[in-house]
Amino acid sequence: MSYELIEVSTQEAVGIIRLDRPKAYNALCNALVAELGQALDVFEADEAIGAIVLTGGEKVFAAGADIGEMLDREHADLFLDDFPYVKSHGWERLNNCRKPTIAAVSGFALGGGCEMAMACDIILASDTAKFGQPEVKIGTMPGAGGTQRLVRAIGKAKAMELCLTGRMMDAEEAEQAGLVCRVVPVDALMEEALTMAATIASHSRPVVMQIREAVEQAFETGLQAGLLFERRAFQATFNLADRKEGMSAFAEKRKPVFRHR
Ligand code: CO8
Repeated sequence: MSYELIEVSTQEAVGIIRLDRPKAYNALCNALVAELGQALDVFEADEAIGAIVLTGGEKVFAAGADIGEMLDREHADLFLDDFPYVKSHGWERLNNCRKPTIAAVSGFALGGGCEMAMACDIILASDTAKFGQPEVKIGTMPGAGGTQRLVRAIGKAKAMELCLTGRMMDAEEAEQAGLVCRVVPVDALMEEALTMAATIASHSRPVVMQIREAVEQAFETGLQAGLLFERRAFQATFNLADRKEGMSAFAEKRKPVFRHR
């Protein structure tokens, strides 16, 4: 598979996707998002891949949807395409990715760029990262999760302020608010993201996938239904040879060897 607007690589069990359209600040044109969808298809189908890192450049993760591409479009165009979903496929692919995704964010993550980071399971930020939903400043609004995921991540007051003013928040504020799991020096961002992804990928794949689905349930359902989902998923891990191996290895004081079954 060849890509023009993203760079795709692997490091052992980790799939790496780098948004690579630097002249346009990684603006998320349809072609780029389509390539993202293709790369995710490949990694999802590859049994050897256990986690995915999505990153951009040092100065910019992504500055949002491509404003030039949207400039002359009418409501009917977007409605018929169900933009930004159906035609570009990549957004749905990212939203529905079953393998854990880590957004490693350096520099600007704005508009659709912030939404893309939030569509990942974990955001790891460099100390230069800046997050915001500045759509209001160009006469539109977030359209790929900004008014929904940001509220769930940082609460109504701050999300409302960011969406209504278009103000950016820096990495430190984003960590305090709960949007990012950790802030690391910019030079260490990829190393930290890859270490985190490799750690996740070293665990039993079906267990990891069940954990992320259970955590996702916390956003989708009430507490009692969520606790039931979790309990049933926990019980289901006892069907796995990996569960037996993990507990046996602990008891025998050795490292487990997971076979992802
Ligand atoms: N779209 C297209 N081109 C862009 C974008 C963008 N979103 N952002 C930056 N660029 C381009 C600029 O046009 C410029 O190109 P050129 O050199 O050819 O003139 C180049 O990138 C560098 O930009 P600046 O000169 O402006 O660089 P600065 O360092 O001065 O500023 C900023 C950097 C602050 C990031 C600034 O570029 C900016 O404010 N960009 C726009 C941010 C924005 O408004 N984003 C929201 C877009 S709307 C959106 O995301 C809707 C989401 C809903 C659906 C998601 C679908 C994908």
